[in-house]
Amino acid sequence: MGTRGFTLIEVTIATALMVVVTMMSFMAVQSSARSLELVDARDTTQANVTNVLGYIVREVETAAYEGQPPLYDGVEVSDNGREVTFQVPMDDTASTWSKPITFRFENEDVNGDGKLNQGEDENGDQVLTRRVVRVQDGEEMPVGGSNDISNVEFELDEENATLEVTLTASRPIRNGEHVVKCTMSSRISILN
Ligand SMILES: [Ca+2]
Ligand SMILES: [Ca+2]
Repeated sequence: MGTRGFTLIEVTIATALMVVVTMMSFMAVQSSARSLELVDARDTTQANVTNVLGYIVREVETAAYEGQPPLYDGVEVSDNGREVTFQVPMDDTASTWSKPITFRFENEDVNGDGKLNQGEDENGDQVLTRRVVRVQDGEEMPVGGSNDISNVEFELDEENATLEVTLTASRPIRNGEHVVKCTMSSRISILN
């Protein structure tokens, strides 16, 4: 019984099939890596926003008592809605008040691409600073660490009865080809 080798056509077809199969599995791996990166960026931005928003809400909620604080009448919004200042009572009778507390948005991302560009590192820490800072009595504390916060809006309603806080975090992925964003807001009653 004679053995027959593979013809050139057969070898060519087999090679072509192998190439197609390899490409398909490579594409599958690549696409699952891409979706993992997306899910990861979504989770991170969402966690950052939740974290910072929760912190602000917890503290502003205890502010208020219209007309009561000695230095600030309730809650004051400044810097085009990027800053809020208030005082909190230090005891049950609200006879002593804390020093004013300010939440302020610091954003070095001048061109809004989520990446550190030439000339944007204003505080010289080698990273793109985008965060909410809590200031009291000259002491500054970043809220929630470095957290990709790309926009902050504080808005009082006309009666100064509620403060709406809206935060956005964004994170570029795939070398900036795509930006993942998460926005959340919370309405805080300040006339309690
Ligand atoms: Ca930038
Ligand atoms: Ca910086």
